Amino acid sequence: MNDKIEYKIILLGDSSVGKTSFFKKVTSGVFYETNISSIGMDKSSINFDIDINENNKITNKSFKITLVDTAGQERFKSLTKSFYKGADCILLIYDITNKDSFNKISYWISTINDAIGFYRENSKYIIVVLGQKVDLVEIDYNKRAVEKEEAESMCNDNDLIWGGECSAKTFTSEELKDLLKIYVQKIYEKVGRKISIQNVKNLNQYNNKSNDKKGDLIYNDPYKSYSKRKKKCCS
Ligand SMILES: Nc1nc2c(ncn2[C@@H]2O[C@H](COP(=O)(O)OP(=O)(O)OP(=O)(O)O)[C@@H](O)[C@H]2O)c(=O)[nH]1
Ligand SMILES: [Mg+2]
Repeated sequence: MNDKIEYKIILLGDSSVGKTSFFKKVTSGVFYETNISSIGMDKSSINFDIDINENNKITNKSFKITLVDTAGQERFKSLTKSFYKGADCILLIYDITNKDSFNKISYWISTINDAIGFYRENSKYIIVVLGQKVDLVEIDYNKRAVEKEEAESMCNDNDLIWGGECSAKTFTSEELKDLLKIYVQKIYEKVGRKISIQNVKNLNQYNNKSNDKKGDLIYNDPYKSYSKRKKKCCS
């Protein structure tokens, strides 16, 4: 039995850093030069398999990743706040040619903490920092406003995961998915197995003998025994 492990990744960052462009390239393989600021959220899922090394044993696991694109403009801040809950990963994107978008990372972290800090003890999520628009510095190095080393050390100092640099313009969707696969492995290490109950054919298989309702989620820490926690329902 190879049920899909489901994770939600939220794209966050200043306006124009390329969140929607990343989202569209990964989910539809397209890139647009035109700058159309998002006015709300967008959501789409992708599936892939990854070989996971667990206790020195390689197992192939199937994942369903829901990407949530959010609006970076100031006036939509309150709208994005509610989307943080239930996230397994926040992908914090900045534009490597725009220092201000990098400096704003601390602001985004405090926004995340305000929104889900309260739930932090019970929620497991990772924050990955990703530099966008690397194609621009390949054409003209003077355009680089944030050095890789600076971003990497900022991540180390703040318990964030350095997600590297990419280009929604010149990277293929497969190359961007390869980056996501690295993040998904990190989520798996932290969050563990999380399967939608709709996909679970035999709950007993998961040692789950209680009254699960449709929509509940089962969590399994890959390094510990299976455990369960209920997904908060929206009323
Ligand atoms: N050269 C280059 N341009 C990019 C890249 N990614 C995005 N852009 C351009 O940057 C502009 C803004 O991109 P968006 O993806 O709309 O930015 P966003 O982060 O979604 O912005 P908001 O929706 O306002 O939060 C667009 O003109 C894109 O074409 C990239 O990797 N390289
Ligand atoms: Mg957008």
